[in-house]
Amino acid sequence: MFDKKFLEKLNEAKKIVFFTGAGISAESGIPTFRGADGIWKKMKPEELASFDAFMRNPDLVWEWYQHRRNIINNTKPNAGHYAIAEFEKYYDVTVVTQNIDNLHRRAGSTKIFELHGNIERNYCINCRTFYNSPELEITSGVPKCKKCGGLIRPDVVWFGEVLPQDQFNGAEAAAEYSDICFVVGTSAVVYPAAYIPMSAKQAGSYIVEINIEPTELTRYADYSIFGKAGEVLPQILEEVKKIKS
Ligand code: BJW
Ligand code: ZN
Repeated sequence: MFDKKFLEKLNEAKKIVFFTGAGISAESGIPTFRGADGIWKKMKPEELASFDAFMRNPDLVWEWYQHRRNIINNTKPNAGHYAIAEFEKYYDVTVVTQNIDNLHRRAGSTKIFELHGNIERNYCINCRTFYNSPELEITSGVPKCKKCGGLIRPDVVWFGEVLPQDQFNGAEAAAEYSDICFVVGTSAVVYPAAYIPMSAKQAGSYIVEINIEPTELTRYADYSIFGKAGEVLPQILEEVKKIKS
């Protein structure tokens, strides 16, 4: 069912990177950003996912993140997340995710770089005191810092903001040392995150894309598998089990 060259690569590989985007969590019921069912069909990203948007209307932006926290808290990792976690039995695995939803960690993956932050964490825009989401009192609008009264924002990366340097550097190093880089459920249009699979490719890694449709990355991929991540990843894991038995 899978390409012979790909199966050979799975046999030889030691280090594997999974570079993931919103599509891997779609089967858990978390909407993606772009595409037919994407949340940005209804709302413009610059109206919600930027610091300017937050300062213009902090309550609106906070409510939007509260809404997404509720979805995330009421969902579970899916077969795709669990398959990636199980790859650790067979390879040195690094997960590089653009997602803020914590589902890789909840599925059991241990080495994770989060390029766009994590919705569980929040911080005061004045004094940078950190708050975990459950610690915050439920307020109707944006909560205020207990120390200085400043506005509290989610610890996520908005447009025009710099990515956490340690996470990006760790991700880039893992990509460059990888034997296979799986690119799963991302449109690969948001930079600098989308440089990660390109760095892997330039360093000689074998790029395998898993997506329900072609993307910006398809022409650079060594192998593209079109299908749902929650179905394709467990099938690949089954091949790995055969190879390693
Ligand atoms: C399935 C599936 C299933 C569905 N199975 N697949 C050129 C070069 C460099 C930068 C830029 C540039 N042009 C513009 C920029 C700036 C900008 C950018 O990249 N813009 C582009 C959109 C044009 N980048 C930035 O602003 C970044 N910062 C920056 O550049 O700083 C520089 C700087 C320098 C000096 C001073 C200051 C700054 C920051 C980007 C931050 C992005 N943040 C967001 C929001 C995070 C918080 C939140 O979640 O609310 O991150 S935007 C949003 O997009 C989110 C995602 O992580 C990110 C990527 O989206 P993703 O994951 O790819 O999702 P989708 O929806 O696009 O795709 C889903 C895919 O899944 C689809 O392909 C489906 O087909 C597929 N799928 N179901 C498998 N079951
Ligand atoms: Zn403060």
